[in-house]
Amino acid sequence: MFYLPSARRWFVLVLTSLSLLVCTRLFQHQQPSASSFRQAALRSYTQRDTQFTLINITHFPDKDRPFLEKHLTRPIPTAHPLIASFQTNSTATFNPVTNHIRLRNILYNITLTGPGRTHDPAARYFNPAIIPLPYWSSSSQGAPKYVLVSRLVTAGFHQESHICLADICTPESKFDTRECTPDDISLLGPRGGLRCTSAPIKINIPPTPAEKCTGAWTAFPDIPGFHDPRIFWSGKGEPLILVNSASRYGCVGLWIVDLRTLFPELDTLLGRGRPLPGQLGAGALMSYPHLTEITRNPRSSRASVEKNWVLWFPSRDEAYVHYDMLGHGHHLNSTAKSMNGTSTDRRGGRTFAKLTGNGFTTTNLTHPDELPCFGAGLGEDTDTANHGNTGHWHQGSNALRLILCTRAQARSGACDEDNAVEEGRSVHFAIMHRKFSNEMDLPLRYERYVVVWDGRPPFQVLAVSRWPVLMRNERAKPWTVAENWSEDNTGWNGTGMGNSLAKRMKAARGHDWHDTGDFRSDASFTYTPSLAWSWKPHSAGIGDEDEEDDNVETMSHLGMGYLGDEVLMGIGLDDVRQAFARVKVDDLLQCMRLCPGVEIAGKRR
Ligand SMILES: *[C@@H]1O[C@H](CO)[C@@H](O)[C@H](O)[C@H]1NC(C)=O
Ligand SMILES: *[C@@H]1O[C@H](CO)[C@@H](O)[C@H](O)[C@H]1NC(C)=O
Ligand SMILES: *[C@@H]1O[C@H](CO)[C@@H](O)[C@H](O)[C@H]1NC(C)=O
Ligand SMILES: *[C@@H]1O[C@H](CO)[C@@H](O)[C@H](O)[C@H]1NC(C)=O
Ligand SMILES: *[C@@H]1O[C@H](CO)[C@@H](O)[C@H](O)[C@H]1NC(C)=O
Ligand SMILES: *[C@@H]1O[C@H](CO)[C@@H](O)[C@H](O)[C@H]1NC(C)=O
Ligand SMILES: *[C@@H]1O[C@H](CO)[C@@H](O)[C@H](O)[C@H]1NC(C)=O
Ligand SMILES: CC(=O)N[C@H]1CO[C@H](CO)[C@@H](O)[C@@H]1O
Repeated sequence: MFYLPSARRWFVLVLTSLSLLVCTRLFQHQQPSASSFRQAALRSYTQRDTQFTLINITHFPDKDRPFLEKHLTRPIPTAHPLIASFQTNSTATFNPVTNHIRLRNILYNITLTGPGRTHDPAARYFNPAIIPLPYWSSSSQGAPKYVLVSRLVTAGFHQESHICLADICTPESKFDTRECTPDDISLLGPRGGLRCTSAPIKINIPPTPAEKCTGAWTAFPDIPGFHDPRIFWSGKGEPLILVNSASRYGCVGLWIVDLRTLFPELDTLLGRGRPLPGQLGAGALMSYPHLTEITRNPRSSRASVEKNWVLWFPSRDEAYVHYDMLGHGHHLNSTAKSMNGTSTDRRGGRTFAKLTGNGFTTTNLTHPDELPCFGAGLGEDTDTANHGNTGHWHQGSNALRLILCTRAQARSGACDEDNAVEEGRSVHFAIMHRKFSNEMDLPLRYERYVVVWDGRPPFQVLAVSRWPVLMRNERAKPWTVAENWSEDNTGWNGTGMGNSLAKRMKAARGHDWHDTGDFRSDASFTYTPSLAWSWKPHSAGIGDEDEEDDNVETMSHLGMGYLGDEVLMGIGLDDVRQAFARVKVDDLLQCMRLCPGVEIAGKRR
């Protein structure tokens, strides 16, 4: 995405060049505004409509039938009782003016300038994507704990992303962070942050051919570079990168490749001296050794421009792709009224499929009885200047898998990974964005919502954040500083919150905020492309790792976490800067609204 940060300069830009505006729109995140895209999408949704109104097993390809017969012709299983706990508000505070919830976790800085390297202030990065390394990274040179991919701010339209190994420094070292050096502090500020431990390299993904681009998208295939990288661990323990690039089936599509093929340092680190890929090493399993386009089935359901797909891995051997988590119907024809969750209009509802290998997928596997997860709480914009605007929903981050028990419980055998799926204790979550735009379709605000879905077929969507989630030093625009961080912020308990608690919170807050290095982000919009479990030492394992193939076993768990674990959230600021937050998963999954039709086991509704 490309435009300049200052509104005045935008204006000049837009006025002086209409074509630039078209291109700017072209590079917008997510819901591309080009009308050709909308039309293409509408057309394909209409087609899908006629195809999927009823589940008629005979209409599905033979290979999808076992799944369909097993899961889609049966009622959706009841959710695990722990799902109900996502509704509680434990540590967040609610701001009744902006209608956001605020977590106490702060945003930290990120820098791609490695130790001993000269900082280039002109090289600015945004939209960080992060994955943790396995525990043995702590014994390799520089002891990196993460892989970081960030987009470089470039002039013009060309796209460029850089990758490095990285670690986190904090004022005092913890088990997974080191103490900041004066050099770190000069780059990251006194709170520290995430920093490359190796020299970043430009990610080199070859251009892909487009089948056909029309209208505002005509020039797309000529833009150098790929777009919107997401990185994550597969259930098999493979580090993957998913990008937008020209499509063999339309104009823009999603392509995936193993990160080890692009970044030799990572390959070496993960391989731990084992044979290299292609040499049949046990540690070198690769589902995507080559850049592979992910498809939609049937082909007619494909839009010309596809973006923001989310992969998830319910077990070691299975992979699924969410094309639309909540469904597209509402922003193709959005009216607040249609968002009350009881709508039976299935047009462009939730759509996901199973990956069957080489980028191919099954048809849509969404259960026909699943109700769309929109509700009254997700209606119009609460900013009065923008009333009536319902925003556009789209998928933001990659997905992580969570087992609903603690590591201690898992070690004691109380929740075996396989049983966890059966019992409904295995869930997946990701960030969805709700985007509000101005008249020129430039983003005014991205709201951050967490969505959770079941890890058992038919993978029912269970809950969505009741309100958008902010970090402590993150500001919701267009509200004022006072509206965001009023001194008498009273939180959930409203006036019920005792004065002493209010004072304590204020004191704690005051202390943090007046630290010289702390800042209140003044970003106009923030964007969350990445979720990652924080790095874990070997001792945090739950035991399985000591079995025969411990390297692969460990890596296959890097996309999975337990209650009490921490999540790093990669956040882009105004498409020119970057930050991350570190949040206990239990805190991220609070204050949620259960989706309509979700039945909790053992509870009558
Ligand atoms: C399902 O589709 C088959 C083949 O098109 C058709 O013969 C059958 O009547 C359909 N069943 C129902 C219940 O619609
Ligand atoms: C959480 O906060 C929301 C605020 O809108 C409220 O409706 C809900 O009752 C609260 N839940 C609990 C358990 O406090
Ligand atoms: C992050 O880094 C930037 C640029 O070096 C600096 O201006 C800012 O104050 C830092 N933020 C924090 C929280 O230290
Ligand atoms: C949107 O909904 C309205 C009212 O239901 C309908 O008249 C209109 O044709 C719809 N527009 C599109 C593009 O589907
Ligand atoms: C919500 O859905 C119900 C059932 O379809 C409908 O009767 C009701 O009018 C809807 N409410 C709004 C505000 O649209
Ligand atoms: C997938 O199936 C669900 C449930 O039947 C439906 O709401 C959705 O629109 C379907 N998606 C497509 C693309 O047909
Ligand atoms: C709200 O009140 C309850 C009980 O009075 C207390 O346990 C809880 O910590 C309070 N929460 C906040 C955020 O103040
Ligand atoms: C959470 C919070 O700080 N809310 C405050 C925002 O600002 C308004 C008006 O300035 C206050 O009334 C809220 O309490």
